[in-house]
Amino acid sequence: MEQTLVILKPEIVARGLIGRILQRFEDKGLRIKDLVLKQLERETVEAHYAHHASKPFFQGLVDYMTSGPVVLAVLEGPQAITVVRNMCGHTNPVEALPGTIRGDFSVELPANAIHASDSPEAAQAEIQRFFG
Ligand code: FUP
Repeated sequence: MEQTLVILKPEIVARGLIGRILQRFEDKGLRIKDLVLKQLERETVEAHYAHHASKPFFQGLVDYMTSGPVVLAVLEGPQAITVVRNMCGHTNPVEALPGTIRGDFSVELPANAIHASDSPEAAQAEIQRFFG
């Protein structure tokens, strides 16, 4: 069993799509192990995206991620990190295929519907950051 962290981004909460996104993970067979609706602090988002701090989109990304409440969830299942990343689709909603969460629910960066941990190391650090 593996655990991963997902963030349903502000537009998903604002548009009333929390249930539909979580339903996909439950339908797939993943278990929700922890769940909270929360307004993130800038410092928390800056730490979460620290590896992008030098990128031109960083400030806009932090602005966006603090523009409204998000849903944080820990999901568990076999190879959950890979399974969830595949369900999310390409980072850029323009490239994300229909059938993926980003492909079906988002149109442009940085509002790409969802974040999901991309490695076991990231999952452990992110679960600790948001739920530790
Ligand atoms: P991902 O792991 O799929 O979230 O992709 P990245 O780590 O590459 O991107 C991190 C965040 O930066 C995502 F929320 C998307 C955002 N981003 C932009 O806003 N503009 C870009 O050009 C690239 C990424």
